[in-house]
Amino acid sequence: MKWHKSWSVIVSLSLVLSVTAACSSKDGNKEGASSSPSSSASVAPSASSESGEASAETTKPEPLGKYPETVTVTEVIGYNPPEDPRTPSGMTPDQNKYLVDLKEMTNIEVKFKWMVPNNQYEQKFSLALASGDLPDIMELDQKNFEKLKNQNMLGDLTEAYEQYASPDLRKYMESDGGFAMKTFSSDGKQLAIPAFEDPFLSTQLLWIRKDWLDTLGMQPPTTMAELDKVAEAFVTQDPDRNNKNDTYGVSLQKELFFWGFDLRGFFNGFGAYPSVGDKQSAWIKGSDGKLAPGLIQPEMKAGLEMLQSWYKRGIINKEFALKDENKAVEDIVGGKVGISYGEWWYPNWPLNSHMDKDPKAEWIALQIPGLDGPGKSLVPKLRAGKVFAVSKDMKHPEAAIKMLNFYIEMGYKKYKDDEKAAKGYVYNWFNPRIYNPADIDNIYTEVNKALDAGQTEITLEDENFSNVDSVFRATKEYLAKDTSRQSLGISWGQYYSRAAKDGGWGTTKKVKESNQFVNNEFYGLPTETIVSKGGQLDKLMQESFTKIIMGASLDEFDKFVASWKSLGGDKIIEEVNAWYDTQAVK
Ligand SMILES: [Ca+2]
Repeated sequence: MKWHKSWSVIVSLSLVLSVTAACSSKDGNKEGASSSPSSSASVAPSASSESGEASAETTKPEPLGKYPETVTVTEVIGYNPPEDPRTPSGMTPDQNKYLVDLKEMTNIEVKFKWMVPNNQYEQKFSLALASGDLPDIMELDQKNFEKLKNQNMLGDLTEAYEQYASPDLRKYMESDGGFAMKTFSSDGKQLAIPAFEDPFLSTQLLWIRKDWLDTLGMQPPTTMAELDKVAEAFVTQDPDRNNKNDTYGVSLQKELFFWGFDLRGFFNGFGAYPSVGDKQSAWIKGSDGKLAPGLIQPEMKAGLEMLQSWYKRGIINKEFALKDENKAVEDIVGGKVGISYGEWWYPNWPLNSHMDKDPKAEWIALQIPGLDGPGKSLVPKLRAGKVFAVSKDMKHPEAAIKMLNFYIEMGYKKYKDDEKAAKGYVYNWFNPRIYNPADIDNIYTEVNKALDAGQTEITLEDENFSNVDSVFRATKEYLAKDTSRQSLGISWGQYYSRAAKDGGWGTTKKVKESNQFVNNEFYGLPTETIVSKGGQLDKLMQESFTKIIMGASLDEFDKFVASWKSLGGDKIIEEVNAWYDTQAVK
């Protein structure tokens, strides 16, 4: 599920001063590659200009200009089935209707070198990387970006961006002052276009079955002790009233720190901040003013102790170490589990599927429980899930920019089409894809504004129309119990994730506005030792923690800390603090 991943791959970035400093020291006073010549801003982004280009050399670059001859670009993809059940069954990413429109509009044809289920992507991409068999356009995380950059495998996008980026794409890239773009440039070359997002998208929430709480006469938990009681009742008191001992408390799959159904929020409740997800450690400021990895702090031990007890009492599933995310989702949708830690988007998937399967199932969002009341979630200082880069061998790097323009363009009102899913448009199979960095807050604000004003439709005239309109309509339909266009679960999912005041983003906003969060203080690119040893250290953590949860002595934690430090952790601590001393904004 690449889309979910993109929201959740929380790679914190050194977008701010570290980069500025790096750029200015290397390039003197020269502006970064992201500074855009104003001339191109006047070029119409609209695809409706049908003039085309006689040849790339002789005509003015247009953000969506049609190539006179088909330009074929290659990509690879890890994908999950489409989220929208109206999508024609059996479709594969190469049949995505977005690609048909892209071809029609720009004469760019996408060929997939390979397509694999999402859970095989990482391995497959590593192999491709090792063999040098890269596609033209790549979605990269920071580590792979660093690797390919160091191997000089990436193409320079500077000119392509300067000439072809649409005004909307520029607006997004300039929304943070151009820092993200500068981060991914090197020696004046723009080596990737970053998809960066509101860091509060990473806020951990507690998703819980309100209908089960009601059945058992219990209140939403605000402390870990209350959560422990509720979770136990979900195991022992037959919350689904089927007279079978067939439910459990808290969802978990084998990757303890991941992009969903994982333990980030759980540990945050103990004041422990081990991870930003997806195998990235979190760094918190110690009392000595230095950055320390949350993963090895003593607060972790209390959390592990509770997990051990939860495992023993069946509050977490005995099979968790064998479950991947799909199995965890099966349990949620199957009504087997009543609590899951995760981000704002859960209603959009998979909770919506559960509602459609069992209309009585009512999931609500809560601020995570803590030790003495609601706890503080970890939030990165800056967040970019991925970047888009091109191979240095790509003949038409500007095609990648045109594709970014294309996807943003699809947000305008003129492309509105109620039947998109049924017609085979699968948005998260389309790459490269970049969103308005303030997308979700904009949706929340605009939809609530329209609701409060009693509007019957959204009147927005910019590229955000489609996203705002989609949530507004779903909200109206959910509130009216209207299922003529889409299932109630789908409508609820869009509404409760993005617009409801007590929903995913609504609760996240409250966490943000009441300062109930702790920042991950490291937002630099992965250090040398993180790149070389990070995988091994993560594996060590996974194995040690899993063992402890399943009953090994808590002393294993101290052994883990010692091993983690000696196997590269100490070196990483040095590197991260060197970054912090010289480059972080304080
Ligand atoms: Ca039962």
